[in-house]
Amino acid sequence: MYTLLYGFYKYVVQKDEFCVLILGLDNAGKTTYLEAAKTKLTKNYKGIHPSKITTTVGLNIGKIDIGGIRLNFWDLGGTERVAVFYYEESHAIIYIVDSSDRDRIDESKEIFDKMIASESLQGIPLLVLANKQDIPECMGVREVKPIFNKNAHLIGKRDCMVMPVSALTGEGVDEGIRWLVDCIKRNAYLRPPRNNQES
Ligand SMILES: Nc1nc2c(ncn2[C@@H]2O[C@H](COP(=O)(O)OP(=O)(O)OP(=O)(O)O)[C@@H](O)[C@H]2O)c(=O)[nH]1
Ligand SMILES: [Mg+2]
Repeated sequence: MYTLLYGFYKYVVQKDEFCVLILGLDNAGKTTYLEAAKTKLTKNYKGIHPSKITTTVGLNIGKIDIGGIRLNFWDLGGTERVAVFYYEESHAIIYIVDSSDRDRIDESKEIFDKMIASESLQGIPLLVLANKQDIPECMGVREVKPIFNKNAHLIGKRDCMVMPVSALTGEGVDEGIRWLVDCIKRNAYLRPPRNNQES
């Protein structure tokens, strides 16, 4: 009886959990973006002021409950070389580009290409964010998109979207997460939620 009730309780209360890996060069705005997403999508969460965010050493984690599921975010410091160890466990990737930094766009694209070529990320939804759209001289999404779509054969058969965003003002932040939630749910047959994997 206890098992039955516990099973029912778990069925009602427990949310399917998915992991989203946030990648991009150092200074791209990954941590600022995660804070903006948590602030926009979590009731009563005030968030850390952007000016208080410092460069990430190691891993910063965050969670958002949305659309009946739980998203666990892994925000790695841009210089961390350990990202590959998270690939197998990730259900989606958010790749953040600093649209105001033309000098480092090629470097960012190189890292991106290496990442999407990885076998363990095949078929995983990919959201590319052209961040810092609030900066007047930045590259717009029309400029960033063709750069990151160049190697379409590597992107392969997966949901992929390039969106403009400003992590600082919050503009476009929730639209991206909502798009990703739909993709993750659709893709769950290929990469099931964490808590359901053993069954
Ligand atoms: N103007 C503007 N600045 C931004 C935006 N997003 C982030 N920044 C700034 O960019 C700098 C780096 O932001 P972080 O969020 O620390 O970047 P990160 O990618 O987490 O960097 P690492 O942790 O070093 O990998 C900070 O000064 C932020 O305030 C944005 O949308 N617009
Ligand atoms: Mg950071």
